[in-house]
Amino acid sequence: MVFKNILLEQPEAGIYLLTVNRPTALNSLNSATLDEFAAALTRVAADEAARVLLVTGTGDKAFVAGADISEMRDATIEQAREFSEKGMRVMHALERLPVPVIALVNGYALGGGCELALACDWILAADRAVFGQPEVNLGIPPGFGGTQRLPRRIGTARALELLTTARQVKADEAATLGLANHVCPASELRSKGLEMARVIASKGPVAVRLAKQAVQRGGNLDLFAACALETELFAQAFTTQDRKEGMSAFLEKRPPKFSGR
Ligand code: CO8
Repeated sequence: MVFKNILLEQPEAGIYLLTVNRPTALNSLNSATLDEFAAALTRVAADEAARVLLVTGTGDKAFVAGADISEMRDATIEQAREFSEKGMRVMHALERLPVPVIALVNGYALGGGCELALACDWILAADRAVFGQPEVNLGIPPGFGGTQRLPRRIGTARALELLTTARQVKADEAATLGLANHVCPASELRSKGLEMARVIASKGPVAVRLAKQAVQRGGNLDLFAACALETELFAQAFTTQDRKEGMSAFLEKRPPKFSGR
């Protein structure tokens, strides 16, 4: 598939950068963009050498200003359901991507844009970032997972306040709420994202994937079942060359050389 609404680059070995690229519509997500997004995720998931995915938006104003309102205006109930399901598939695919996904939120992350950021594993926000779920202003509730992922990230009461008032929060408040992990000057967002990605890429790749899997899958289980899952994934790591290399390197007082196997 040739991408028109997104850019998929590999700025460094193992590090992918996916940029939503519809600057004239503040990077809002229409159906075509979601299709491209899904195809890009399939590509990253299939690359054994992939270590991290960074997700951002083009320009200095918006990460993603939501789902494309002009495309939704005349939608029927069936089309609305189909569009929501398509968005949900993308958000689930992001969450289930084997490697960590970091949202670099460079500006407005509203509605579907906030939901996109929430489907990433964590958020690095530029100081000018603005988050919000303004759907109730349009007469709709969120439809790309915001009513589920926002309360899981910041707690039910705080999420309900934002979901029902449409109040927008700036980067610092987003960090206080636990929505964003870190805030940095906008001019440093890309370099900070790459720095973080490099750290992850230097670790044992299978261990990183297993840790993500344990957190993502375990979050939907009760504690007992989740800990049993952790045991299983922990044990699996003992079939890898990397865990032998990691432990040997520690004992031999040298840096490890991980192969991803
Ligand atoms: N959809 C389509 N076009 C958009 C969107 C959007 N979400 N956001 C901005 N644009 C367009 C504007 O229409 C404008 O286009 P044009 O230049 O042709 O007039 C251009 O982008 C620039 O926008 P503004 O002139 O409005 O820029 P401002 O700096 O004045 O304002 C804002 C920036 C505050 C971000 C403002 O654009 C805004 O409020 N945008 C809408 C935000 C919003 O309501 N997002 C939620 C959308 S609904 C949603 O995401 C639901 C997700 C689940 C859907 C499930 C489907 C069933």
